[in-house]
Amino acid sequence: MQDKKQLLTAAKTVLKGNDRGNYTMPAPDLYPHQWLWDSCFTAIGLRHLDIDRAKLEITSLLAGQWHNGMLPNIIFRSENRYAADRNAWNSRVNPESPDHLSTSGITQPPMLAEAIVQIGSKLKASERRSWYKTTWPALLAYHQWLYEDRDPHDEGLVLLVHPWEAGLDNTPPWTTELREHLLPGWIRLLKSLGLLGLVGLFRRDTQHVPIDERYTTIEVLALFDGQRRLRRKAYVTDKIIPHALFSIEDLTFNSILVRANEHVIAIAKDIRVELPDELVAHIRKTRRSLEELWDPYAGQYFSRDFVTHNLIKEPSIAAFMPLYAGSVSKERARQIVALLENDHLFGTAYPVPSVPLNSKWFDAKRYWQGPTWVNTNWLIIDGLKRYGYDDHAAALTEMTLEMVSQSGFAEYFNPLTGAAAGANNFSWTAALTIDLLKT
Ligand code: 2M8
Repeated sequence: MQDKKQLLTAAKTVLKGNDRGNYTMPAPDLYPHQWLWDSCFTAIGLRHLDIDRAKLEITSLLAGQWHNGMLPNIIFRSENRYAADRNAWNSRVNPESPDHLSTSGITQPPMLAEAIVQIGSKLKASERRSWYKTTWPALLAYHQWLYEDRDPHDEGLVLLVHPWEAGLDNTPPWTTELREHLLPGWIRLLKSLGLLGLVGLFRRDTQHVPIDERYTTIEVLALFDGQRRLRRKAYVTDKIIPHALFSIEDLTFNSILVRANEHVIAIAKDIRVELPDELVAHIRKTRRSLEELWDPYAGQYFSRDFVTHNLIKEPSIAAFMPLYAGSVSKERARQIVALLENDHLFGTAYPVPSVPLNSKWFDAKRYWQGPTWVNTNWLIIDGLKRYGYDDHAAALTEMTLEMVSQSGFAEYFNPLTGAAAGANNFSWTAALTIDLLKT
């Protein structure tokens, strides 16, 4: 392993290279815009280097907030060569979209509160409160939107309408929905005519990353078809749900929400504002409802179909996110940690793989279908510490740093060999490496 000092210097260089003044792009070429949870992870690293720049990463993100409180997963920046991305979403179809920025019409895991608190932890009490006050209206509006818009039956669990909202795009729970149940007729036709290879030639992503490390072409078509359907309904959730291809109470998203809610309560207390009663009730309910996602037979939590209320029993990295939530019992936490220790499941040479080894979906190089990611490791490390598994957390931190040190700041890594995969110079890999080195 290279010297920790060298690793730190190299990580800073990556962040500098991706810095666009007020936001950091996740990676050059492949991800040239501003993404919601990427900016949050990036800010968590930046706070160790330049606290004002870390704050700016978050305030620039909040500029994309919709009038109804939604935070979009992407804010499109103005460069003309990326006009196609912007036009595909055309957020103008919804009057709630921001007036001077183009964005997507969907959200991403609610890491905002965590980023705000992590930045706050680096500030003196008075500065921290003023930082909290600056960001409070946006944070509160976002959490209120999540419940008002995305919890229509008051179940305590927020639903997602597209795999891109989960952030773990093609992990098995979403891939099964995408491929096995809901594939539109025209995509099936292209498949049966043997035309997918031809369609694949027009993909932009595979100009930057080998095709066997990305989604399959059939998945890409299904994702864009899903996006087109949302745009046709102007991203209005009430109109989307009756015709939805996807409405899933996602385990990762809701686990992160539980933790984010805890931060919201702490921030409100710190700046002495009272939370609206309704929000307090929702927050309590989410903690309780997360338990409905537990499957006693499998000994783990799963995502749930919003309509059928069936658990989507496809094991994935999401299984560990309730540790980060911090609300689950010690006994359940123990069962989750056992999955990590098992060499036939998640206990690979370079953990933690996004899919367990025994899954039919496991593919060591393919995006969210096997590779190890630094952001999910960061969340798991936090969760392990929370439940007192300090040795596990320390070991996972060391292994993560070793992997990055050997292979560079890749988007993701082969969990069997540690080899780099996906885009190079990836911002959250660099930012969270800095955080792991510093904390
Ligand atoms: C990936 O998602 C985008 C769409 O939002 C894509 O597939 O092109 C995911 O890994 C997501 O979690 C991440 O935020 C984004 C940018 O890094 O890329």
